[in-house]
Amino acid sequence: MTKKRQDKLWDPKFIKTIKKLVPGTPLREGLENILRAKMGVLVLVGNNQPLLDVVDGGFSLNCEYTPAGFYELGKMDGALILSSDLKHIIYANAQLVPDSRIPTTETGTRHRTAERVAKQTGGLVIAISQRRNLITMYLGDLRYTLKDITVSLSRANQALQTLEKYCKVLVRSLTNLSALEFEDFVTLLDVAEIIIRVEQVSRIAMEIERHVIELGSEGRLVSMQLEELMAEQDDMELLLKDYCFNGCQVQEVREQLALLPEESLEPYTICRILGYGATPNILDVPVVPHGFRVLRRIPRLPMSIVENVVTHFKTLPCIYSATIAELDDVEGIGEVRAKTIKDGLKRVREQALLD
Ligand code: 3AT
Ligand code: 3AT
Ligand code: MN
Repeated sequence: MTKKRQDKLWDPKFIKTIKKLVPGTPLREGLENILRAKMGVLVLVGNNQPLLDVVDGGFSLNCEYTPAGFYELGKMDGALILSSDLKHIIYANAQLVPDSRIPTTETGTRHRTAERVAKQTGGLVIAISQRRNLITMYLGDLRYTLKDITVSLSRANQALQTLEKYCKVLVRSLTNLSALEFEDFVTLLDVAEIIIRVEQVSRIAMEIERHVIELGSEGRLVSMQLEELMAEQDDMELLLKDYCFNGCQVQEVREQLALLPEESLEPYTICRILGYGATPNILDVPVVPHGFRVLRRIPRLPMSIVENVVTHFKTLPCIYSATIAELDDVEGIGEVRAKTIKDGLKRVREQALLD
């Protein structure tokens, strides 16, 4: 998946940080110990100078980090300070004194402090609320409450089920589109509807990917199922290559699609993005594919050859009606490959029309 919506939760720094405290990491184990004991804690990660400027008092320890030691020291009031590499507990029982002019929306002193320290230092601060039993991470200006593992897991599994259904429908729709393509009956509405489906599938997949990151070692099975469902070729790329209006850049179109809010995933908007304008009866306009997607379904045909074929013949109907000798004329194609293409197209067509 090439696109990540401009979502702060897909920010690379955020992802990198959250991976340090997902299930399976020593830090998470320590945090879970505290949660289970119904305690709270305030943790500052980092031992460089601007960070330590907000630390007052406490016991300087510099001992090795272990989940058990973290739990014991977490029983004390105040904050724990961990080294940047999370290998050492530097201070315990420290008071954090951030600039009180920094705005914070929290109410409790622990969480107000956490938010302010993160904003002031740009660093990572983690707070566990004793009353609410929640782990909240503050990274610079970003605030994120970790989801309970069981909640994440059940949401991921629900999303997986939805994804499976959507994928099934999509496969059927794509076969149906191939049939229409061979019969030369495709309208922009058909294309727009399929693009919407592919985009929806990729959005659900992204949501699952997000859960997988947060689930850490608990997300392995979800991740395997996701990979299996998404193992198919890149439908969106091929569809756009087939149907983008002349001069439209596939990559740009993909990015625009990815940024569309859910309610704008409708045919007219898709046609506009594909470069066809948005006149009232645009959806009935017949269109002819270049043939990228259908050619890709022929086994052992490299993309470079597909590109050459399309450049030479321009559209699927022309490719389909080309003789072996005409195919032979294309760069990179000899008699054997010409026959492979001819037979392959025939097979793809029969399959599509049969279903
Ligand atoms: P105890 O002996 O545990 O009651 P303490 O001095 O150990 O007192 P804590 O760190 O346990 O203090 O904090 C207890 C509460 O005191 C937490 C917070 O609601 C309140 N508190 C601490 N510092 C401040 C502050 N600067 N402003 C307002 N409330 C504060
Ligand atoms: P809970 O949701 O009650 O756990 P809170 O945000 O309401 O957290 P409290 O005022 O109840 O926070 O304070 C709880 C403890 O947090 C008290 C103290 O051990 C720690 N704490 C609060 N402010 C600071 C600070 N500036 N530095 C270090 N520790 C602090
Ligand atoms: Mn409180």
